[in-house]
Amino acid sequence: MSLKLYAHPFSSYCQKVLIALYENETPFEWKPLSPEHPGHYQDFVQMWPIKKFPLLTDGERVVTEASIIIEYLQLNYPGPVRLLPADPHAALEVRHLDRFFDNYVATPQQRVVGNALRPEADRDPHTVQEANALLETAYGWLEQHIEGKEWATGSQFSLADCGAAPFLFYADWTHRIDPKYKNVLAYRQRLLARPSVKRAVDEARPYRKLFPLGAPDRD
Ligand SMILES: N[C@@H](CCC(=O)N[C@@H](CS)C(=O)NCC(=O)O)C(=O)O
Repeated sequence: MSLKLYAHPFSSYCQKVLIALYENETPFEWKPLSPEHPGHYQDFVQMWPIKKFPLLTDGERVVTEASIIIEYLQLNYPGPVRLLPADPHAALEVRHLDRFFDNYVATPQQRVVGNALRPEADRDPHTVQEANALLETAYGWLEQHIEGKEWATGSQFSLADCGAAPFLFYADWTHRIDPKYKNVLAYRQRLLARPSVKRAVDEARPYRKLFPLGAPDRD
């Protein structure tokens, strides 16, 4: 098997790639980044000193950044589910939504969690306030955008939904999605019901105690 994925099951960006792999039943070897496998982490840091996971290897080839990994899979290991549409204009819209979920949902969500993981004296309430305000704005934009759509850009499940699923999952745990955002909550539920997403969420269940804000029981 040539594909190896260095990842942790509880990580949202790793789940983004796992969902893409599961959608197309692409075979790969897990290289868990966990304390039980210190060698995997050393290899990972050697390949990518930026230390952001996931990381995919394909023989000698090293691929980093979740969106790029998914594009790489589409180019080199295509399956029945096209996560980037063939039409370049449709693909541009998918990439736009992918940027939206990375920059305006995952990034502020990670900031709040990152702040909670710091020692008390190093925490910054302004960071948390700004991050939560950005999440709120993002929910508001998405509420309008997703109206009448099944998936992020319409009727086809895509790269953008691979990210949306874990990011909205954890965003709701971090800064709860208000019931007034009915379309966003319904979209989150549709994502969670998708078998590839359900599998990634279930595999991460044993690690919920790692969530520093306290994982709620509702999902
Ligand atoms: N831009 C990266 C972000 C990946 C990322 O933030 N990964 C987190 C886990 S969800 C991570 O590596 N955290 C470890 C750290 O920051 O040291 C991507 O798209 O893959």
